[in-house]
Amino acid sequence: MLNILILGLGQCGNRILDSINHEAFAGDSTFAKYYSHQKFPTSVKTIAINTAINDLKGLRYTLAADRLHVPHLHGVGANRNIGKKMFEDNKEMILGEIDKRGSFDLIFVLTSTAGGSGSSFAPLLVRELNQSYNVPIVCLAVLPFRDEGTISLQNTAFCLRELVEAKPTGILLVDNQYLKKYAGDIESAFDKINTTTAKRILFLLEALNSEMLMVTDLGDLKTVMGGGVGIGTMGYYESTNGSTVKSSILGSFKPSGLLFPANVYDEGARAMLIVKGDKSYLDLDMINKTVDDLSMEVGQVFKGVLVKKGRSRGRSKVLSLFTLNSVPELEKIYSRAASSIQVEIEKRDTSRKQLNDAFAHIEDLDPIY
Ligand SMILES: Nc1nc2c(ncn2[C@@H]2O[C@H](COP(=O)(O)OP(=O)(O)OP(=O)(O)O)[C@@H](O)[C@H]2O)c(=O)[nH]1
Ligand SMILES: [Mg+2]
Repeated sequence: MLNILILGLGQCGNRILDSINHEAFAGDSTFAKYYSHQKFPTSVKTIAINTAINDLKGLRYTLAADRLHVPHLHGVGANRNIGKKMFEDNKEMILGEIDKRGSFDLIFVLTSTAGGSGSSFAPLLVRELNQSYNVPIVCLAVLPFRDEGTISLQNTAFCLRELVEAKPTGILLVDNQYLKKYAGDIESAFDKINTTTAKRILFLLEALNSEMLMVTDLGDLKTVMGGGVGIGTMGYYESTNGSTVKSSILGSFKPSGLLFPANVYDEGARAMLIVKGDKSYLDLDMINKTVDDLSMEVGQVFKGVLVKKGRSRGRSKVLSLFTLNSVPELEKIYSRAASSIQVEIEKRDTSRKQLNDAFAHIEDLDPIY
């Protein structure tokens, strides 16, 4: 059995982690929430790490023992410099807490890129984990809505660069802006995005840890995550009755199921596909043929087939995971971040000058009483 560690950093990372714990507690069963412990498909340890105590208190499905407060009371207010200092000051404590969870075969680090705590902790933590554990580290980085403001954009730009430099096995992007379509208001969009992301991570874990008809394993995951620029995303498709397994596989590459906008056929470097369903439905020849065809377009496609009896009769679920050779959407974010930093600098210079001009009025004067 694989030992997995999932670390959720900052508010966004904490909440996705909480969704993972929710899914693992509740599963499909109405009564599952009365279980006394999580029903993960594998051995999973989770820790929610945050500088804001209120964010940690807001979690519902993460055990109290799995919530780690890094003392700074109410978050770092999107200031990554303060975040980095908080990490350095508390590094031993954080790593000690992780060490207590034992040894791992795979580590996930979940964070937003736009906030202060998670986005500054993530690259530093990945560096430390790389030194202490010789295991794959997959980062899941959540990109902001593009209208969140200049600090969000610049944090995203610097966080992602530092993450790449920290050399995780790979980075999976989840784009709030792209997934806004899920719901009208932000809170329900967050819930939906978090749940969807959580389900996909659990799907992946289930596959990595199961006896499969066609096998993908940790080695394949490492190879896929190391493809292209080491940045990618996940896709998903659930078939309706009557559709072929081929259409489900192709469906999992479609933009509608991706967590980040990408054209997999043009930009894909490597991919992994996990097909889950009832045996009668899983036409292995068709799966092989479809995947071979895809491999012609996307460099290398690994495939795994997971047989599930019962409810999934006549239907299949496909999870796809890729890395990309080029990421045009990120290029856009960096260009916007650079111009917004420039605008900030100009604004600050103008305001400073205005204030200095104002002060100049009382130069050489003293108050008269
Ligand atoms: N998908 C998703 N995004 C979230 C959620 N909560 C916050 N975000 C996004 O995360 C970014 C803000 O970062 P947070 O994670 O709240 O910041 P933090 O790491 O707690 O850092 P500080 O609060 O500055 O200490 C914004 O881009 C939000 O859109 C969530 O539950 N789900
Ligand atoms: Mg916060």
